[in-house]
Amino acid sequence: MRKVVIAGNWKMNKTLAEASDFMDAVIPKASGGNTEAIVCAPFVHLPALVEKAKGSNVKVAAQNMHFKESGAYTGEVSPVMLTDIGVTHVVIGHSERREYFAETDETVNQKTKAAFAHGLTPIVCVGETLEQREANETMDVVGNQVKKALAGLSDEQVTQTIVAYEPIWAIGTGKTASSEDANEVCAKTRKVIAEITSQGIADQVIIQYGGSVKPANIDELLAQSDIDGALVGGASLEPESFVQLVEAGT
Ligand code: G2H
Repeated sequence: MRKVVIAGNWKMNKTLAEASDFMDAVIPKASGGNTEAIVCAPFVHLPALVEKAKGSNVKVAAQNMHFKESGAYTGEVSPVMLTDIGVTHVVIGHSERREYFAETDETVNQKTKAAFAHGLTPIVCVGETLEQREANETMDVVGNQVKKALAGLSDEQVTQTIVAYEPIWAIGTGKTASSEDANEVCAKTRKVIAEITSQGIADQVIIQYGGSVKPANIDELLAQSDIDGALVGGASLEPESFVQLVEAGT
């Protein structure tokens, strides 16, 4: 049985004080069980949040990283720096990174490989635009993104990858894919993973849905056969709603 993974993607939000208050409110209530709770925070907050999360069931993730270990890359943060401070997960290829920061399938693949090389669990984001969905290209686009992201990984690494399916038209728009539509893409994504590895491997991969997930729709999303959690933006910012989302998975 796959566990449920609820990851809160704060994006570029919260001061350090707000981030600390959030952790103080959430940690005592995130009991664990079958659900893993992850907070994806801005780089500058990571050391303090890792410290707060020690001994709890909350994991701390970065929202991005460079794929190189070090070097002349002004403004970047390396996987070595993340593991050094105790970060365990990293979001890779979020559509906002692809759209505003020139992230490509190739850099997503390099970063995914770099994550594993340094002991980080990647949360790899994929998803189609509205135009692609309307042109019936969803599975070609998502399948291709998944194949390119996972290229060159070992079977073991594929089983540990968290894939987040986030249709771009549903991000921060209040529009959620129907749970059946979301599940259909997640199930087909699992099929693509089975084609490049094996059914046994694909059955172990955590596939999240993301895009306007909130306490009101989490139950029906998690009730689907191939949705194993959620990557949540807006509704992860308030401790109460994040805790409700985590509790929905337990
Ligand atoms: C999609 C999601 C978080 P939101 O980007 O990754 O954001 O839940 O606000 O749509």
